[in-house]
Amino acid sequence: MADNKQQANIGVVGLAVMGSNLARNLASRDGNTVAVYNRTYARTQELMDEHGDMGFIASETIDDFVASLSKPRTAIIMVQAGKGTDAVIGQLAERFEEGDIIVDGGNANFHDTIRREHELREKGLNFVGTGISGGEEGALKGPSIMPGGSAEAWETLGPILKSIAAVAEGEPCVTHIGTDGAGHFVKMVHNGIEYADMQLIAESYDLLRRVGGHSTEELVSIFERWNDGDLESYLIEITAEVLKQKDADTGKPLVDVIRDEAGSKGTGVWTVQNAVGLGIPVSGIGEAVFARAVSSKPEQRAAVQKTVTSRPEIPSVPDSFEDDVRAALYASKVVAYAQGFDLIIAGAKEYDWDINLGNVAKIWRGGCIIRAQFLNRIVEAYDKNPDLPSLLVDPYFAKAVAEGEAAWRRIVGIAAASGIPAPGFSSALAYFDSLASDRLPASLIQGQRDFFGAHTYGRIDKPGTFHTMWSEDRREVEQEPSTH
Ligand code: NBP
Repeated sequence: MADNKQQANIGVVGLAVMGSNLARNLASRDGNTVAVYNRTYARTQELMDEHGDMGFIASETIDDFVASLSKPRTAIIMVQAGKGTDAVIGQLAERFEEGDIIVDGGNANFHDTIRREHELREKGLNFVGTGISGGEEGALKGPSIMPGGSAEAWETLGPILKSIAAVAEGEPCVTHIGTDGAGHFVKMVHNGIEYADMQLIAESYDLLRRVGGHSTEELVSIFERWNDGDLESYLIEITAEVLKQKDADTGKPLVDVIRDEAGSKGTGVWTVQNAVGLGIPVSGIGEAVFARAVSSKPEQRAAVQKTVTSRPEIPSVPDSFEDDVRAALYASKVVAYAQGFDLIIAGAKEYDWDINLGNVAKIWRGGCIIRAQFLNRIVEAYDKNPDLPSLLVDPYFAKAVAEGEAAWRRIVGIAAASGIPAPGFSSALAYFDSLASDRLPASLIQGQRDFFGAHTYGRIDKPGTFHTMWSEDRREVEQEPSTH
């Protein structure tokens, strides 16, 4: 039962692993008193039994929880995304008053967040869809936080979120991303980039192992070395940790006994679906999502393996192989981030968000899964030119890609010759080459489209829209400009 005399400045609803860790993080910061509530009271009881000394105000009912919050009431929901979130929003919205703030810290689809924000705004309530990255450890010790919602809500919420966020280069990893669904959109892109980054690291591992002939022990050293340079990142660091792990039963490296079927929870798919809708090529993320899908079809893989009886010989590789793989990884990673930021730009335009790209890169430097040294370079790139047409145009990245280009091409060639799938590396290179080519075969595609569907085309030598009378005398006619 809540003690109504004591009031909390912030509440958490949903005390499974993420919510209870976030509540503990909040309670550990000066000035916060944290109200907690969970549908099933046993979870609340568990938190109180283990961490009751942190000054939580625990409630058994939603009414008591709401009564325990000072105004403007501010509650962070950390429940299962989808129906669970809608149920809790409904309960809070019935009880909250004008100016109060409901924060959804779950992994919501940003379209849901836009809908919820609009519905709650009509009731005078603030709704803040907030991306939170960093897993359970991040929630406890300091995540990267990506809030959307109104500027008014940010005024109250900002200081609280700054108090619990990770800190990178002396700055808290949280910024007001933009209105309504902007925070969850940027969190979605973050997860998409995470997919791409993990795929590229996995391809590096596979090439070093199968073509380079490195043992798992040697691979640990390679990834540890890489983590000392410009690839320094959480994902490279944990790659070395995973490779180090021995299986207790067999004594083999754990990675060799884990089934090679990658799972996913759906944010990668959302990223690709939305990118396709917005016309933004996020091939690095797409290939990563598809690679997981291919891996998870054991029966199909087995059927093809039975049919394909001979595999290419592994060619001998240059002494520079390890460095070449590192360069290919770096260049492909630049492409993945360039594509991810392109998607944020397109989303901001489509949904009318004012998103500062440099600030997004800044808050990804700590707390989140894609945290990396590399993000400092992206911050600098957008500081220098907020209107960069692509990250690939920034002088630092352009030089880095140019320096690694020959190695990148060697690695894609070696992968193809060896029969080792490297969809991330090769699609990144194809994307780079597409942008770098002065002429693309899209002209032929336009000709084909005009041939079968009279879809028209533009000419390189004069303005206007043209159609060739393919089934008649093949005269070219200029189309009247459309009136609508
Ligand atoms: P889960 O996603 O496993 O959800 C469990 C929580 O949801 C419990 O508190 C449960 O209450 C509550 N809940 C459900 Br299920 N349906 C409910 C309903 N209809 N009404 C009220 N409460 C309901 O918890 P989690 O793993 O801690 O994740 C919480 C959120 O954070 C999710 O959106 C998840 O996607 C996100 N997440 C983020 C990260 C990250 O790195 N950012 C990692 C993991 C999760 P009960 O105890 O009564 O069943």
